[in-house]
Amino acid sequence: MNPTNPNKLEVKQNPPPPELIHSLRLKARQIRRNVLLMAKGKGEDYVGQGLGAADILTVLYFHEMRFDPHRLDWPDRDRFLLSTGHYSIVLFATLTELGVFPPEELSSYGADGSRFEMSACETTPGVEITGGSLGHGLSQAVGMALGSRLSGRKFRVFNFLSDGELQEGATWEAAMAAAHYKLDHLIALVDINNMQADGKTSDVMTIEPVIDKWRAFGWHAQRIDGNSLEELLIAFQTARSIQNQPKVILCYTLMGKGVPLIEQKPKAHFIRVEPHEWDFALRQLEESKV
Ligand SMILES: Cc1ncc(C[n+]2csc(CCOP(=O)(O)OP(=O)(O)O)c2C)c(N)n1
Repeated sequence: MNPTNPNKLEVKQNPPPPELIHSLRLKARQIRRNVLLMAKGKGEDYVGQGLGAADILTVLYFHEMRFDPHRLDWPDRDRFLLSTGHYSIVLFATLTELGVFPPEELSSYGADGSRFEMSACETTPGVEITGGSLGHGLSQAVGMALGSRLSGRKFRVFNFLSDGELQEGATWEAAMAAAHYKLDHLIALVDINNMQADGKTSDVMTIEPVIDKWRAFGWHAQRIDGNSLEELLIAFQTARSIQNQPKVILCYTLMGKGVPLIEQKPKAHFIRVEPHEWDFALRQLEESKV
């Protein structure tokens, strides 16, 4: 048994092929580049979250989800719900990489009239819910997963939430309902970057031992390095093999991953970077190994 990931049901998975890791790494790098280009246009943003969560969205959209960027209204598509609306930058960066939006649109991020709003709204193509009122995404995901079952379509629902959202009671009401209804086509992804608006999550109100909490609520829970493409691929593979329980993947990530200038910011929840520093940040990304 892996001591950092003591799953109730131990499932042996084959290591992902190196070619797959290589192609996903290139996509993740391009998504991070898109994030920086969007933030550069705005001058300030939730850029640390975007860089930190880029690997999760890469594996989801380029490998795991049943998703066709040319048929956004395909009724059988897997649903990605961005509960954390303020992470919109990484969703738009990913959808642009998938060809849903032209790259020229990136610089409009956050401007009046842009489709790229700082908190994602369902009026933008590819965005399933209007998130951002934090703590409500998992309830919406439970409703959609029940809808999937009732309609017989069998699409899966992926709900992306943050460690800060685990401090909200509504999240746990939804968790209880999901286990009650045995929603095994619901997968929650928690971005645990140990940061929230007022400082470190571990200082404001710790969520640990968080894996035990999810298990106590009846979920299959895994804890992984959310910046490891290998661990993400294996966790999704494991999640697919589990039945009769909703699943959560606790993704421990580094805010600003791939750009030391941003990784090292102490108050990384919402950052401003001097205009000349954006090009430095882009160079740092090129030089980094992520
Ligand atoms: C219900 C609600 N309360 C407060 C806010 C304001 N707010 C926006 S982001 C944020 C921080 C949430 O924590 P987390 O997502 O873990 O922070 P991050 O990782 O982005 O630093 C807060 C409190 C909100 N959007 N919704």
